[in-house]
Amino acid sequence: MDMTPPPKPGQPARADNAARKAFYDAISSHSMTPLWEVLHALVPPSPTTPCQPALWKYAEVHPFLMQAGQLITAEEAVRRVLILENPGLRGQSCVTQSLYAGLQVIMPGEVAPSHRHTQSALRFVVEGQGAYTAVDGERTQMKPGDFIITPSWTWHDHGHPGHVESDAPVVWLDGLDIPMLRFFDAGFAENGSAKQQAVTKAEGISYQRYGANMLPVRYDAPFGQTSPIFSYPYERTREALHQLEAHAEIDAWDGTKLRYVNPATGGSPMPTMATFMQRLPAGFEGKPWRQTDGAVFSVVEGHGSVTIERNGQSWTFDFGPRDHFVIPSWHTAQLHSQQGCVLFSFSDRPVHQALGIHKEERLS
Ligand code: 1HN
Repeated sequence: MDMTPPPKPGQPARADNAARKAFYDAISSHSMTPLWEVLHALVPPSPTTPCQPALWKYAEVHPFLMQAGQLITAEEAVRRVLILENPGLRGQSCVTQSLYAGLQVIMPGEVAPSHRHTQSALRFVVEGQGAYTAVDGERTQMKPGDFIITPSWTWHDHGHPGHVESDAPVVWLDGLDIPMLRFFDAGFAENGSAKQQAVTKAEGISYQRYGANMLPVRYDAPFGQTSPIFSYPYERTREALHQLEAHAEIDAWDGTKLRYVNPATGGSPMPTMATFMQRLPAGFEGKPWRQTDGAVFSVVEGHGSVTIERNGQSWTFDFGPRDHFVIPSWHTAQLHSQQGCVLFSFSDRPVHQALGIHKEERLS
């Protein structure tokens, strides 16, 4: 006797009788399967991501980064990185379904050798001084809070000469669109012939040329859809947010939040990833919101907490400097800060927008 309960009203059909089961088995050997068994899961009423809210406390991560520094050189590792794997996506090298994140460490005297790939990368410097990254012949110093871009298919290497007074490891957050390119099967990569690429440009030349709210008269995009500015120094970002917090209205959901732009387009600095910096004033009790783009946060200054909710489940993360956390797609989030704080974040928003599927809801 078939003991399967009948489908509830509004529930999908089930393989609740022998004839259907036999039919499914028959078509299965021809690489076919019935849509009606999976339709509800394929087009859910709202996003049902396996991505989970997650927090990495820097006090716990830092000792492991230093241990990695003892276990392997940057050169042998090529990139000495601890991947921030979402607990709901273990084994997939993902922090959300579409984004990769990792913490990279470089020791004084080390070089991470030159290579290029079609995956775009962002660096957000977490701590240390004295390292540089080089992109297509130009070097830029990496200072805490700086947001640096490695455009798709550009040669890049990192180094830490280690002759400055602050002879300490440098750590940064890497954000890449690896899962997206994997999804599209569109990734290419190549190693450089030399360990370090030749420096052919003066340091800071990109910023002079493109970062003064001006563009060359005959502008030709050096990196296609990616911003021609490859380092956005924290000094400038911090000052802008500081002045805005003091003199402009504070948003009830975001505090004071700015998005980084490609100055040539006004759009995101990279075609696949948007980046943001925000300041929450002291005593901030943010209103709840949700958005389809899952976002990764790096805490720059100050302390606060984030409450995340989805389907009756709730998470609260207390965060401080250099902690990292993830707010998955369509999870309701609220930010709080007693003393005030500064948060960097990135997401895949430009892709949602390009596809016309971006959705944000501000709740109250
Ligand atoms: C990469 O090239 C870097 O250049 C960092 O620093 C992380 C993860 C996967 C593939 C390439 C870098 C990466 C990466």
